[in-house]
Amino acid sequence: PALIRREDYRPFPWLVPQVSLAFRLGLEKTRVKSALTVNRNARADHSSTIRLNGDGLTPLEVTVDGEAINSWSLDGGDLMLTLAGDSHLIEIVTEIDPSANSQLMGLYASGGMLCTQCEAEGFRRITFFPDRPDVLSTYKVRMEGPRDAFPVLLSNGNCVARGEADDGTHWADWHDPWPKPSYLFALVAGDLVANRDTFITMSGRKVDLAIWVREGDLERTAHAMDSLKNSMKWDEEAFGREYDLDTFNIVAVSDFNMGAMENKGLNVFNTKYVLADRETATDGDYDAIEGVIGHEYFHNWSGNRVTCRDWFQLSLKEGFTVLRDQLFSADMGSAPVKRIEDVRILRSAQFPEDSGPLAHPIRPDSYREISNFYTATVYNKGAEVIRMMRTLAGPERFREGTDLYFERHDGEAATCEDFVRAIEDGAGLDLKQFRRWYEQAGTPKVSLRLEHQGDTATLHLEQTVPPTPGQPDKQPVPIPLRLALFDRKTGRHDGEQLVTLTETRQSFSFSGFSQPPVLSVNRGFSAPVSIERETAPEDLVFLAANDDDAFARYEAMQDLVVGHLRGLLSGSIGKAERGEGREAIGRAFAAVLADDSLDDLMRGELLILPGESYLAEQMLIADPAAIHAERESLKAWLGSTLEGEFAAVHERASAVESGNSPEAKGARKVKTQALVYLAAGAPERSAAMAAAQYDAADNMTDRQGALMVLTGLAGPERTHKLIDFYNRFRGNALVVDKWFALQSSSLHPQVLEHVKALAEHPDFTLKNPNRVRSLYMPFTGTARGFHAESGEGYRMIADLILALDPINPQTAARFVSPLGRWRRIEPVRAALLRAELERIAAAPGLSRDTHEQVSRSLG
Ligand code: DPP
Ligand code: ZN
Repeated sequence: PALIRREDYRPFPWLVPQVSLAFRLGLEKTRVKSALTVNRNARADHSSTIRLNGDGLTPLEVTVDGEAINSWSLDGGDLMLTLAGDSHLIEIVTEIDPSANSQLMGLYASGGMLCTQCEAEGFRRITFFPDRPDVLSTYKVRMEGPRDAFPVLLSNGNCVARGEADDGTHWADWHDPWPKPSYLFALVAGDLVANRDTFITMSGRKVDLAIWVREGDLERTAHAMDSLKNSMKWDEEAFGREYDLDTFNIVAVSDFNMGAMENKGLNVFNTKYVLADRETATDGDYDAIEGVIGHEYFHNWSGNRVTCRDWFQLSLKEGFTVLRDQLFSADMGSAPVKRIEDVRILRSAQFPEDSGPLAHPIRPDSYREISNFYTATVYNKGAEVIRMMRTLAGPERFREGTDLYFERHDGEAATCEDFVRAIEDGAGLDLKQFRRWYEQAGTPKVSLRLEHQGDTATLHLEQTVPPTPGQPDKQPVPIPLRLALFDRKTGRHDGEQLVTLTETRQSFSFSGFSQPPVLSVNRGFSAPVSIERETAPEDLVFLAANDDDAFARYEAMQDLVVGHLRGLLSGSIGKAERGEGREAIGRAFAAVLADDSLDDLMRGELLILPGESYLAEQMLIADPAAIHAERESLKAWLGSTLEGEFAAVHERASAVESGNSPEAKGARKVKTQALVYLAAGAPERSAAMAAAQYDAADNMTDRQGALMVLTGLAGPERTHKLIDFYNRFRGNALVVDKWFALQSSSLHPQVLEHVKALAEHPDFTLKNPNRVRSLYMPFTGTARGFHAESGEGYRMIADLILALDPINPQTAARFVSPLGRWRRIEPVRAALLRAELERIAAAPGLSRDTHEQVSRSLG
């Protein structure tokens, strides 16, 4: 497959101002008639041929200006036509079989309904079209189909007419007045019911809102509707963005490759990010729904009104929209906790990507299959990069920058460069050097040393951006670091400062310190870098207890544990000194457990141990088994040393009345956490506690938490509660997904055998992406399962990729990256991983998606 390069971008030679689509809908046969008005693009090189992308289509009829023509040809899947003049009407008929579309790209059937997914290149599976984001058209859509099978007919924009025919069919006409690229097209036809509401915009316009689901799911849509209304209001207040159509529809679909999709006026969602009630969804699920509803809604401006010129600019809409959804969630709940969660995701998903074979800049330079670039780098690091601009400018001036961006580029397909320039002009910043964040991959490392002399503290900083595939040499980037220097006597500081490291090496001096201060740095995670420093454990204990920046407090706890475990694993701390390190960690934990000034949501964050993948990142060459064993042993030590304290927290939290308040949510969080430590320290006693929590639960958070602990333990409670859980929720796909995921992520020594058995369970299917992900994604994080010394875990994932690739290549390719970590893993496992990658690479007929990821991983 061809390599597509950013520098090869050329505007399309033709404009397509208007598109009419007529669908005759059927699950097995849908007929599509398209009519495209095309005009020569005066701003592009002229070509008398027009290339209309197609994927797996055969043109049944082609006419130009009303005349049938035979002079078309196919190039790959694309339809090539020769056009004599400057302006034409092209009409094409195609026929597709949605029921055979297991890739879930284009028009497909899901549980008796029809729906679409067009981003990035799915529209070409529906009809021939210049399927690229810089071709913007207004769409008129006629949908026609059997009334009983498809009582509800939805597309983008506004419904302008509908009617019935005598033959049991009906039809609807939808017009979307806003020009859009083909990736934002959507239609849905099915037997659905709606939760309806309205929203009055800031200029007083009424918008009809509807969330469409299957009949039995209606009562689980309230939270999604609240989240939608909150999003609409928030975007008006925080970014001055008003909604621009009379209706806004959301449809929940159970077979979906991604989380959700921002199609203009008709968002299509994975059911996972719509449906929730207390009995079936956890607090985490509620937060995720709010975040994703916000994310897709915010795309209406950052993505739809201003779209991307080409797919290399994906972070233009995704990085910015992730930042917007993060700020929204922070305003809706606890801002410090949200920030910590966002950083945890970045570190566990993006840092490994940035240090592995799939590393790429947030604006990639080339790809073979664009679906492979919907990554944590483009999304989450992209958000961090824009967040740094906001930190440098301050929120008010940043807002002036985004206002200018929306004003300048409304109705256009823009680039990341356009965005940076708008922020520069609107916020009054110089971002010349800053652009390197768009160009270079790799997580910058900042080493620092604090020197003290007389009354001056001097901070020596040094940055390196590591080499990544195709980028051996890097330039320094500007790194904004928020910092504070604490007086260790008073426990206070004289105000936070922002310093920006722009050179490879730089020093900053601070006077007025008669003794060495305690440094709190990269507060709020002001830059997406990793900080290397030697800090005395007592300073970390001090910051963990005293820092007034919540993130920095969390960071001090993490550093304390990372330093300890890394020292033990690398041998720089002898086993004899293990006790000393543990004592320091134990003191910090005890202080967190006892600190009355902390709310439980924040306490819960401080009690989370750094994850195994983040720990592996800290090591040049990681031994997953050793990391797991050392981390579990620390957990067990904490559980038994602080048994009384954890038991007291569990008891206190269990007495908090359940409900939706932050207090109740915090109580649920620390309750299960206490259980996790107790289970590590005293497995037998805590199995009974977990079973009791399970039985007493009136909500999914408590129930899932208890079951999570039990799945890691041996004993009869494990079996009993797993059976109970399945019987209680069978038939509810999202909860059955949890049941699979709990077992495949468990600490149980036989996790591998469990996953193997679950793959044979009647509820398991390769056809549903949620189910596939719930069984196999958590498994790739298990030291004893995935990283089993026999190599059986690696083989299992490689077998999955080979079996799934012909069905759903996009989802299959997502499983390659866990295998691609071989260069950073000890030699025995590295060889096993490589062998599996080679086995996949040698398989005939591999999809472009999987082929690209496997060859980059072997690279
Ligand atoms: N554009 C979608 C989203 O991130 C993913 N295809 O919202
Ligand atoms: Zn998005």
